[in-house]
Amino acid sequence: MAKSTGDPMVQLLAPDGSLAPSERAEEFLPYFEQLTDDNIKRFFRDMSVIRRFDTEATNLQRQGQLALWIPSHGQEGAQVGSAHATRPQDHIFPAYREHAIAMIRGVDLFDLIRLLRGLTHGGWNPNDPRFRNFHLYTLVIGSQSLHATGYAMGIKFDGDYATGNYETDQAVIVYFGDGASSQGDVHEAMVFAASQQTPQVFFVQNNHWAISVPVSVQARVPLFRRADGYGMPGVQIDGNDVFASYAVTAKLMDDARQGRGPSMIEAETYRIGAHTSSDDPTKYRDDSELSSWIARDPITRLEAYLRDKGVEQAFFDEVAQEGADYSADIRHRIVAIENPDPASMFSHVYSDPHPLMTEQAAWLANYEASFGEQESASSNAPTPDANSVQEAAPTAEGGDA
Ligand SMILES: Cc1ncc(C[n+]2csc(CCOP(=O)(O)OP(=O)(O)O)c2C)c(N)n1
Ligand SMILES: [Mg+2]
Repeated sequence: MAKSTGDPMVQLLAPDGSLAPSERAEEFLPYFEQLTDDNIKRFFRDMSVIRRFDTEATNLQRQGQLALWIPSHGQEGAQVGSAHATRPQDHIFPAYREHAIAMIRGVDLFDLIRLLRGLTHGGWNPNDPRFRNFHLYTLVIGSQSLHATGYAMGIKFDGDYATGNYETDQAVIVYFGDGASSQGDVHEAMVFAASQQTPQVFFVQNNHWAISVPVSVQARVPLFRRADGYGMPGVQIDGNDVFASYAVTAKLMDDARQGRGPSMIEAETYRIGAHTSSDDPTKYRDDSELSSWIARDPITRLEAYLRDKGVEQAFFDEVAQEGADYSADIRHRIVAIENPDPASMFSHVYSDPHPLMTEQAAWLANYEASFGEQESASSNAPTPDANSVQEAAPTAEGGDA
C-alpha cells in the first residue's frame, strides 16, 4: 500500500531493505513485478562485482598501474537497474563513470583499465555486436547528450521504432551528471529531443557533486523538474534503489521505443569515493553527509531484502568469491600487459585516410626507428602508409575505437 506523502520520488526498496513503494511508484510497479528471483539476484551480483572491481582499480591506480581512476562506488543501484532495463537493440551513451553499465552490455572491464592506463583513446568498438551498442566513454562533459539525441533522431528518421516489434524497435539512453546538467550541450540536446520527439531517455545521475561544486549551485529546483520546461516527462527516483531504477527506466524506454517521445530521469545518488584518483573530497565535504549516504547504500539494502526473502549465505559467499576472482583476473592481466604499437594512436582519428595523419605517423615511425635495433619492439614499427594507419588498431578485445 502506497504511503500518501506527496513526495515526488519513486522508491520501491527502502534503505532498510523492506519493499515499501512510495506514492509515485504505483505507475511503475508492473515493471518491478515482472522481475524473477533470478533477475533480482543478478542485480545483486552485478552491483557487488562492480564494486569489488572498482576497489581493485582504485588500488591499481595507487600502485602506479593506472594514470587515473574514476570510482563508481555508491552509484551501482542507479546503473545496474537502468542498464538491465535496456534491450539489446538500444543504444547507450555513457559519460565516464558507468562501469557497471559497460559490464552489463558485454564490455570487457579490462578495456576500461587499458583506457585509464593510457593505452587506447577509446577502448572498444561500439559497432562490435559483442558490446551491444555501448558507445565510448566521453570526458567532454555533457557532449554525449548531443551524440545521443543525434542518434535518436536517426532512429526516428529511419523508422526503427514504434513499429510494434518488441525485438527491433530501438531507443537511446544517455547518462550524465548533475554538473553536466548545466552544460549548454545538454540543454540543446533536450530542446532537439523534445521538438523532434526522439525515442530517448536522459538519465541524470545526481551524485550531488561536480568535483567540488555541490548540486545546490547547479540548480535552484530539483533537476527532474527542468524536464517540464522542455515539454517532456521528468521522474525523480531514489537512485540507490535498484528496483526503482529498473522499473522507471524500463517504462520510459518502452514509451520511447513505442513512439511516446523522450523523457528524463533524475536518480538521487551519491559519489562515495573521490571524483577521480586525483581528487581529495575531504577538502570540500563533511563526514556527516558521507555517512548519511553510506546508510542508504544500494547493495546493503538489496542484501537485506534478499536475506529477508530467505536467500542463503551460500549465495552471498559465491558472489563475494566471484568479485574476488574477477579482480584477481584484472590484476594478473595488468601485470602482463604490453604496450601497443605507437602507430595505433593514429587509428580511427578519421574514418578515411587523412594526409596529415599519414605524415605524422611516418614522422613518428622514423623517430622511433632512430633509437636503433636495441630499443623497444615499438621502435621497429614499419612506416605506415595511408591504409595501414587506418587499419592498425583492431585487437583481440574488439579494436581500439
Ligand atoms: C566541457 C568540460 N568542462 C569541464 C570539464 C572538467 N570536468 C571533469 S568532470 C567535471 C564535473 C562533472 O560533474 P558531474 O556532471 O556531476 O559528473 P560526476 O563527475 O559527478 O559523475 C568537470 C567540470 C570537462 N571534462 N569537460
Ligand atoms: Mg555529479
